[in-house]
Amino acid sequence: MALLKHHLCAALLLMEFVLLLAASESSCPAYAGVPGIPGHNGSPGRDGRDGFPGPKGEKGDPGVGAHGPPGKIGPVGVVGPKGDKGNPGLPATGVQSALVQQLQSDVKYLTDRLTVVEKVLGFQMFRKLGQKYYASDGLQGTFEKAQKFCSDAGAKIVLPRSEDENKVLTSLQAALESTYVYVGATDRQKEGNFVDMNGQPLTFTNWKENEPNNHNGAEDCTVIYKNGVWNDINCSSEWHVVCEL
Ligand code: FUC
Ligand code: CA
Repeated sequence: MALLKHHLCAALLLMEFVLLLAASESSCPAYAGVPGIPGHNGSPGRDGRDGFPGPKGEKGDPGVGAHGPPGKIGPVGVVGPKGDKGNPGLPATGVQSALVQQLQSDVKYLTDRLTVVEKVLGFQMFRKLGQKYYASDGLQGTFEKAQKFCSDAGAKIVLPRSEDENKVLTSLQAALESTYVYVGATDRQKEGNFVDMNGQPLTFTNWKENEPNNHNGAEDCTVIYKNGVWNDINCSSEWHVVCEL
């Protein structure tokens, strides 16, 4: 059978060849000819469209590598209860206790000075000389009133203890446009013996000529005149009040 098929094909090929020759030598339009031999394979076609997604793969193994940076600090927590009292500290060394003593002394000095300065700030005007302040609110009154006003302000009635302090007081007096300012010296205890408000003898005075004269036998208090000289005067008369701190 295969041999017969082979012979048949060979016969067909021969006939085809003869017919081709005849067709080429005579123009015979009625004959369409036999089919040619198959051509070579063509070039590959264009890429096709994506297919449907496949099934989900298995979970991968844990990755390896460095940790990321730490996260942000969390919000502040609620304050807890007060802790127990601590154990007694170790004994201080000599240097430590000396340092603590120094610091305590410095803090005391500073707080004392701050207390004074804050009192001074309560007044309308003031003058400073060294560590001392002379301050006034422009008030006028009797010697008793002057004492109370200064005491209520945490101060004392003014008493110059040097030529410089006397000058500073007259400077404040000028600002007050004051004729007389009370100073803290009296001879109430013993006539003619002027002492400060602690009963101590005066270490500085600047009496005007012929003063103190205890005029009319009723002058136990002291004032400073605007030019800086002192006069004994009646304690009930009203003059400007200046305090010292
Ligand atoms: C002088 C002073 C008195 C008083 C009188 C008006 O006698 O000594 O203190 O000021 O003047
Ligand atoms: Ca007098």
